[in-house]
Amino acid sequence: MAGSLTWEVADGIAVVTFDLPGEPVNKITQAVKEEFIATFETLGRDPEVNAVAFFSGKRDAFIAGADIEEFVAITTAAEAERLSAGGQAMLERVARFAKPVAVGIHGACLGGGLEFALACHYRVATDHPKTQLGLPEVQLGILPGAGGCQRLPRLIGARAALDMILAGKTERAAKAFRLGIVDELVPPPILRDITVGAARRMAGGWRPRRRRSGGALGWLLDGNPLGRRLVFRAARRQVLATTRGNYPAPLAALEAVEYGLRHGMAEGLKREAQLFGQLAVTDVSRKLVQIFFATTQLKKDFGISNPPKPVEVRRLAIVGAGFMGAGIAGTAVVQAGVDVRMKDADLARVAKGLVAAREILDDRLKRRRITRYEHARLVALLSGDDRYTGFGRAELVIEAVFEDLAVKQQVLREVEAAVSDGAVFASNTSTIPIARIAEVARRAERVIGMHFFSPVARMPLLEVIPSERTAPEVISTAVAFGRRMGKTAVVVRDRPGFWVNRILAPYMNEAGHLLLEGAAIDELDRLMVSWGFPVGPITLLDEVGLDVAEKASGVLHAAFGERLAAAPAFSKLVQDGRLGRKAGRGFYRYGGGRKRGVDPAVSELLGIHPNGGPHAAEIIQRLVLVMLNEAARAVGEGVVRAPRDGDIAAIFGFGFPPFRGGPLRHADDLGAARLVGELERLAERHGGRFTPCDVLVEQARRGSKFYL
Ligand code: 3H9
Repeated sequence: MAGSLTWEVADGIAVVTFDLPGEPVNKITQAVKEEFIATFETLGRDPEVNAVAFFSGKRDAFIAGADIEEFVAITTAAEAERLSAGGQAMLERVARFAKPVAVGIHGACLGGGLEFALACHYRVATDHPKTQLGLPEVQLGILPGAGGCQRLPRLIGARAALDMILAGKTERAAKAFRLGIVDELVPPPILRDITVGAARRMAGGWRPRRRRSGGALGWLLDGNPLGRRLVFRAARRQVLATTRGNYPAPLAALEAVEYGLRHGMAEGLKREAQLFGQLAVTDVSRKLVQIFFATTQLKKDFGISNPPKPVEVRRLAIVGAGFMGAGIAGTAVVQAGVDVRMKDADLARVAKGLVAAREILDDRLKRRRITRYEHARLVALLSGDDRYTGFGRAELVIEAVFEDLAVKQQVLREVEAAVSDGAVFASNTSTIPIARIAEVARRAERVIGMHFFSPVARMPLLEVIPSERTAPEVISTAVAFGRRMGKTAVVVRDRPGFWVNRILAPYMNEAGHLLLEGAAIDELDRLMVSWGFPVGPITLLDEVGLDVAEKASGVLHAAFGERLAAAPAFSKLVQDGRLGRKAGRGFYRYGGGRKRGVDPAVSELLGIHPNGGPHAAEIIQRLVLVMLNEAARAVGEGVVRAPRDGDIAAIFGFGFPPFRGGPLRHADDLGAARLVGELERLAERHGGRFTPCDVLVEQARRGSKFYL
C-alpha cells in the first residue's frame, strides 16, 4: 500500500505531510499508526533533522480521528483496551520525541486527530471556519482513548476540558485559541511558514510559555485539589441530569480525567484505556456509531437513483412571515447565504417576520459564530413585501402559511403567476399530501414538500416530499438546498403526515388517552424523559402548539380512520385558547420565557381527576408500542425508503432516544414476536388502535427484522 506519510528535510526541519491515499479524510488506522511510529523513528535517527513540522495533505481536513470502522469491528473489551493503549503508546512517543514537533492545523481536527495535536509541542491553526477542534468521542459512546482525557485537562484546566469532553463538543479555531488548545491562530496562506518557523525556533532552544486562561476563578477551581473536587462534583451532577444514566460514556470520561489528575499521567492512561475498552463494546456505542454512518450516507443520498444536477438556488422567496417562515428565512440566510424575500398579507406581519429572521442572525453574532461584518452583510440579504415583488427572480419558493388545503392551494396559484416557469414551489406542510396541494398547479412537476421542524434554526431534520408528479430535478434541488441550510434531508413518500407526524400522532393521542385514565400530566412527561426522549409527550404538544396538533390530527384521522383519531382531551383545550407555549398557556403555564409548572385548571377543564392512572411500566409500554406499530405499518407502505431513513428522521425530527437507535432498530431489538404478543394483549384491553400491523405479524411469522 502507498504510504500516507511523506516528508522532506530542508534547513534542519522535516516537513511531514499526512495524506491517507484514496480517502476523503485522514483517519488513524492500525497501518497508519505503524507508519507514524516508523516515521518518527527514522526522523529521530536522522542527524539532518532538528525539528518536525507536521501538516495534512487533504485540502480542508486535518485528521478526523481514529478509524471508526476499525474499532466497531472489535468484539471484546480486552481487544479495545489494547487498541487504546496502542494509540496512547504511539502518542507518548510523539510527546517524548527528542526533537520538537510543531503541527499546522487546517480543517477538522477531531478525536484521535486532536489527541495527536495535543501530544505535539506547538500547535498552529488556521482561522478558517472549516478548522474545528474537538473530542467528539462521547457522541460515539466511547471516550478519548489516546491520551485525550489526560492531556487536555493538563493543558487547559479540568473545567474547560470537561466542558468539551463530556459533551463531545467541537470548537472553532478562534475559541480553541482562547481556551489555550492552540498556540497561534493564523490565516490559511501563512500556516505553513508560521508552523515551520515555530519548529525552527524550538530547535534553537525556544520553548512556548503558556498561561492558562480563566483568571483567579480558574486557578481556584482548577489549580488545587479542593477546587477540582468541586468541579468534578458539579460535572457529575450535570452529566447525570442530561444523560439520566442512559449514556455511560460521559461518566466514564469524567472518571478517566479525575483518576489521571489524582494518580498521575501513567495511571490515568491505564484507566483511560480500560474504560475505553469497556465502552467500545457496549450496545449504546454500537447504536451511536450506526447513527454516525447513517448520517454520513444520507449526506450523499438524494433519495432517487441517478439524481439530476440540482438547480442552484441564489434567491429564495418565502410566503408566510410567521414563526416557521421567519425561521426558514433566517436559517437560509445564515447557512446558505442566499437572498431571501418574504411575503405576507400585510406589511406589519412582514416586518415582524423580518425581525424574527434577523434574531437568528443576532444570535449567531452573539455566540461569535459570525463576525460583525458578516452579520451586516447577511442582514442586507433579507427583504420583504406584502406583494409578490421580487418573486420572478427566485429559483425556489417555500410557502409556510396556515395548515389548510384551500389556503395553500390559493398561495400556489398566486405564486405560479408570479414566478418563472423553472422555479420550484415547496410547501412546508406538515401533514397535507403534496399531490392534493398540487391539484391546482399549472406546473405540478415543479411542486414538492419541504417539511422543516420547529424551531427551524435548531432542528436538524428536513423531510422532502415529492408527489408522483414531481420532476427528479426538483427533488435533488430541494435536498441540495436543505443540505445547504445545514439539514439532514430525508426523502419520504407523499402520504398524509409523511413519516414524522405519522408516527408521532398515535404517540401523542395515546398520551391523551392516558390523561383521561388519570395519569398525571407531569408524570407522563417524566416517564418518557427517563426513557430517553428530550421532552415528554405533553410538553411536546405544548411546544408544537395544540392548534397545530389538532389540525394535523384531523388530517390523519380523515386519512387513516379511527386508529389515528385524536384523544378527546385536546380539542377542549384549543377551544379554551390554550394553544401551548406560544400562547403562554397549554397543559403547562408559561411566564418570562419559562415553563411554570402544570396548570391545575386543565384537569378541571377536562373533567379528570389525576389518580396516577395505569402503572409506570404500562404507560411506557403503551406510548412506545403504539408508535413502533405505526412506524412498522408506514414502512410497509413505503413511507420511508429504508429503515435507516426512518430511524434518522425520528431521532433528528423529535428526539427519539439515540441510544436506542431509532424506532425500527428498537423494534428489531425487542423482536417482532414479542411486539406482536404485547400489542395483541393491549388491543384486547384498549381496543383496535393497538392491533399489530401486517408488517410485524409477517416478521414474527418469518423471524425477520427491519435490518439484516
Ligand atoms: C477516535 O478518534 C477514538 C480515539 O479517541 C481513541 C482511539 C484509540 N473513521 O462526514 P463526511 C468517513 S473516534 C472512519 O462525509 P465531511 C465518512 O464515513 C473518532 N471513517 O465528510 C465518509 O465515508 P464515505 C472521532 C470516517 O467533510 C468520509 O469519511 N472522530 C471517519 O462532511 C467523509 O466523511 C469523529 O467522530 C472516522 N473517524 O465531514 C469524527 N471520519 O465517504 C467523525 C470520517 O465512505 N467525522 N469518515 O461515506 C466527522 O465528524 C466528519 O466526517 C468530518 C468531515 C467533520 C471529519
